[in-house]
Parts: sequence; C-alpha cells; structure tokens
Amino acid sequence: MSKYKMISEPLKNIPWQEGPEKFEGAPVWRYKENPIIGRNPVPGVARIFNSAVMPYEGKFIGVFRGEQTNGIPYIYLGHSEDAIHWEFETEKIPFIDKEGNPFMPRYAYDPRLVKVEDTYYIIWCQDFYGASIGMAKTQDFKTFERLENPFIPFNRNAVLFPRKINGKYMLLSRPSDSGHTPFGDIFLSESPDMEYWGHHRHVMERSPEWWESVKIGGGAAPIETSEGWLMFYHGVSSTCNGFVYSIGGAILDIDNPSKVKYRCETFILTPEEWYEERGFVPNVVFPCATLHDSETGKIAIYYGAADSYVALAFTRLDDIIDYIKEHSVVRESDTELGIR
Ligand code: BMA
Repeated sequence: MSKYKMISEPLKNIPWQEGPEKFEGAPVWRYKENPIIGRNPVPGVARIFNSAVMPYEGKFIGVFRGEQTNGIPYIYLGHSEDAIHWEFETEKIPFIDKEGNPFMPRYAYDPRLVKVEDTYYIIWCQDFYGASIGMAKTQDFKTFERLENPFIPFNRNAVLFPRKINGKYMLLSRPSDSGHTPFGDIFLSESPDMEYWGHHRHVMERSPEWWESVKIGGGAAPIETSEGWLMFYHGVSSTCNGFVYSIGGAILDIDNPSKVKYRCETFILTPEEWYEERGFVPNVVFPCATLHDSETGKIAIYYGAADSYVALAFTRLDDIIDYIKEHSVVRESDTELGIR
C-alpha cells in the first residue's frame, strides 16, 4: 500500500530501472545507460540537453533544446516509443503567430512541455529585448501558435503547473537581471487566460545551504500529490571554478502554491558522473520534466547534464516525499504568502 497518492493519469509504459536496496543520501538513482542522448544528435545540432518530455498517443513526445553548430539554441521536436531512445525532427519547431504567419524567436532554450486540459504548452527562454519567457500552444504537435510573452525582461526560467488552481493558470519563474543571473528566487504568477499574468507571489528564496545559495529556479512541472505539489527544481552554488547546478525537492501547498510546506535542505542529485561533471558547461544537472505513474508511484526525472546531454534518474513517490519531509527546513520566507 502506498503512503501517498499521485493525482494524475497512470503511465504503464513509464521507463524504469530498479534502484539499490539502500541509499546513502536521497532515494534517487540514475539510469545505468545514461546519457540517453549523446553528442551531435541531429545534423547541424551539436548538443541536446535541458529538455522536456510527455506521454502522447500511447508513446512519447518531447521538446528538446538543441544547440546548433552556430552556437544558437533552438527547440526541436522528438518522438519516442519508450521515452529513452529518441528520434528528432531535423527542422526547428515552426512557430507561427495568431494570423498563421511564421514567427520564430531569435533563440530559444530550456523548453518545458506541459498539458493543461486539452492543450499542450511549450514555455522557454528567449530574447525579448533581453532574456525573457516565450510561450506557444499546440493541440496536435503540427501547428505551434505563439502566445503573448508573459513577462517583461528579464526572466530566464519558467514552469507551468499542469492544471489550473482556483480557476487560474499558474506559472513559476525567476525574474533576474540582464547578466547570467548571479542571483534569483522562485516566484509565482497567475493568469485567467494564459495571456495576462498577475497576482505575483514570492515562493521561495535561495537558502543558506551552500548548494542553493546563489540562485534557484523551477525545474519539472510540479506533480500533484496528496501531500501537495511535488517540485523538483535546480539550485546553484558558486565555486572558484564556476557554478554548480544540483537538483532539489520541495512540496508546495496544493491550493496556494506560493506557500512551501516542505523543503529538503540537501540536494537530491548533484553532479557526480562523467556526463554531469564533464561537458560544455561542467557540473550541471538541470531538471526539466518528469514522467510519473500514479498506480505505482514511479517517477522518472529528465535532466540536462553538463549542457551537453540528456540523462534520466528515478525515484519513488513514497520514498522521495518521506526524504523531503525528514530533511525539511522551512523558513518564514517560504511559508508567508509572498506579497510584501
Ligand atoms: C542556466 C541556463 C541553463 C544552463 C545553465 C548552466 O543559466 O542557461 O540553460 O544549463 O545555466 O549553463
């Protein structure tokens, strides 16, 4: 009998590999055949990483950050039977405007893919007089219509919730400056229509724990559970040799997700393997999506590794929630409404 409940569809064909009997730290383990996407995956694309996947028509679909050989990132569509072996479309996703004319961002990176009701939304970071958030919607993965930019610059990281809360779409993001964000907290904004965003709230800030003391940002779309919204996010530490990106876990209030119920004071995954420590940007694990099965509590976390690869890690709902609760440190700034 599972202790906690995942409130979502079952996913019988979730990719899965059993983990160890015992854990030194968090109950999270890597797929043994990582990375699942290697270098030069598409003609003209040197690396794919920081990407998001979803179940679709009994198989899987995803939006992938492809770093082109001119160094400019863009979003490519990928298809898979098993969510591990991916085939990519060689053309960039052809975004259009409301009138149906081509409307391509100058660059696009760190895409998330989230289904709310019957529509799939792609959310990414792009240029809008500086780094800002871009969005598009699709129902068939053939026509991709861009939506209005939700925020003015600068903002480099946004994640949509998979359902409306109190009748509103909910978006996590990290407002920043024009540089490579040498700071940053997670904020929440709501919208009645995916166009006008407001009622901004502070969710959580960098913590005194060194692994997330520089900046934090949303990762995978939160998973609805009986304990609240289970959120895997990234936390950044600064060293004399650059930033280190780890994965953290927190649980947000179900009806009011600007309130943090539990926040794990330790990372749940940090760069340790060669594909996480060595690459275009070393020491990065950057989660962008999960697949999860409500019947078994299995969770597969998709993360970018070293800005070079896509990798996969696993956990189980009961174990990860217990771990987050047992190691939870929630400060006043995490629990307040975030309106001051
Ligand atoms: C962040 C984003 C991510 C990237 C990370 C490490 O600011 O740009 O796309 O993975 O830096 O380079």
